[in-house]
Amino acid sequence: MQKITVETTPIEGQKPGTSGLRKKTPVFMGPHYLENFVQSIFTAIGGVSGKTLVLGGDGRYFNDRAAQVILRMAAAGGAARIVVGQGALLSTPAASNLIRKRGTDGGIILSASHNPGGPDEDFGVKFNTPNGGPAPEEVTNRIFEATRTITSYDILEAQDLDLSAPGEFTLGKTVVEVVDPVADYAELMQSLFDFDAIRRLIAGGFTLRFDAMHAVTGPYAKAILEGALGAPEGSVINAVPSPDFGGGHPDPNPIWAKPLVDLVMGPDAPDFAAASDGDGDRNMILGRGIVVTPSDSLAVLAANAALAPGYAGGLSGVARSMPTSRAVDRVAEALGIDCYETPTGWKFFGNLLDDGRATLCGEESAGTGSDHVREKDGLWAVLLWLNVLAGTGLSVADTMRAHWRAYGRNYYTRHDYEAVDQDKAEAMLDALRGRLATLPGQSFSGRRIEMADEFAYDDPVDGARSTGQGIRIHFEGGARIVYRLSGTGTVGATLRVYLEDYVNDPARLELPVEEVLADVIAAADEIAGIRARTGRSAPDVRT
Ligand code: VG1
Ligand code: CO
Repeated sequence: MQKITVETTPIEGQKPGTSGLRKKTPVFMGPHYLENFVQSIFTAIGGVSGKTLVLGGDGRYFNDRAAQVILRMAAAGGAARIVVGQGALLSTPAASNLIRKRGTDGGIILSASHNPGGPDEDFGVKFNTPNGGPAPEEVTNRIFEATRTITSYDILEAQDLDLSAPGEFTLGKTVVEVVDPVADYAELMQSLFDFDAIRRLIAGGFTLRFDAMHAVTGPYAKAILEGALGAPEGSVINAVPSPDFGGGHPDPNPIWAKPLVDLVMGPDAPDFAAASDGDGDRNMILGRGIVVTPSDSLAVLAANAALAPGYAGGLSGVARSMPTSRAVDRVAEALGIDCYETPTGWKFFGNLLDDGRATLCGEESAGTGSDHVREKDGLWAVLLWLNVLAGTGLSVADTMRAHWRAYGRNYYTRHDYEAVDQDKAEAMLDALRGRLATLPGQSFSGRRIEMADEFAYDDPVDGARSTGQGIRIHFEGGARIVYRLSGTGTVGATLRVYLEDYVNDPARLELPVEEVLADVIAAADEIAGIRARTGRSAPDVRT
């Protein structure tokens, strides 16, 4: 086998976003595109010679071929060992777990997460550091710098490896170890949760439905929910990962997982339902007659985590991304623990988890997780919910009612305007930024602004500062609007508007969300001029 050095030139736009580099699949399949980026990852970490890496992805179109290219490049770079999931599959949390468990030098995850997959859809590559978490900005900046100066990459000339069964191969001097993608992860889950209690709950007639959305969690959910926990066959649906996710968006929200919403609202509703996304790090929680808002889910899990053996000792602290509702803040206050507010993206939780400052973390975008790995973890959240329900004996709806009675309710919704013209979106935020100082004291739709700023974060562990992380408007009485642009899209700009209001009047805890938030929603348009400046009359997605 021969190592060849291929001359190349920098390719524009290889800047990792909120979670790795995401582009249209044909872009990634273009000449040198994948190779340039992978070589730049290697450069940014000081080369791969003698190192061990984990490799796997969510099974989307091009996953298999990209994995073969990366194996040949790692071998050309002199890597000692690559631990790769069977079929080149690994969910994001399972990859994080393997990186940690094996003490590797990091890993490469092939995924565009909740974005659709296929020849004309999206692909992505992300590097995770030895703590198992997404590379922090300091590392992604180095990767980006390397993409701007690259002149060549190394690759081995070799046949594809057969990754279809566990085993070991050598590629040049590199050992390629193909592992069962589920086994280590399932073992970790068993160590955190009371599987006996959940098994008893299910054996007692508690019904559940898990929708893997044709994405990577299928094999994990089958093994754990149906295998280890005894849920009847068929409880896990859409369980076979497909390269185009059955033609849908593997995005667990009321839009893309509508069949699940219809199910829990209908006559055949199970006691519990859930879904995960393309790469298995997001979760959606539903119960008979109810869809749980992700921000509320984080708060409920924080309040009840001690029911699970893995968290019986209590939580050291909690963390949420800035746009996530402040429901969990109230739980932290009641528990007497710290609550951290970070920018959007899981990479910002890494230091807090490593430093033991936070045990549980979450984002409004259906991401919840803990210090068991360094990624958000969809099935973990499902299992913690099941453990909590097994412990309390309550239904999902009654759990929420009890929570709101105890803490009040943070009514919450997010409006997304997709594929907006980039310049128009930026001009809108620029204009708003320019007016921030003048806003306090002004009223919009009957709501008076108390504070307006642009969020910046100073990491309390390493002191790193991240600026420009979203514009926030706080109103008197506890309502809030946040505006920011997505860092995971592949077409134009996606404007996200996060809307929240706090209610603790016992008579107003179960109202329709859009009704309670109607004037906050109106104020959001008045303040930023969304319609006028983007030409959009309504959001594309409401979650
Ligand atoms: C979105 C979410 C963010 C999440 C990120 C990655 O980012 O808002 O909370 O961490 O996706 O999730 P953005 O920049 O588009 O708002 V995943 O499951 O797509 O890796
Ligand atoms: Co994801």
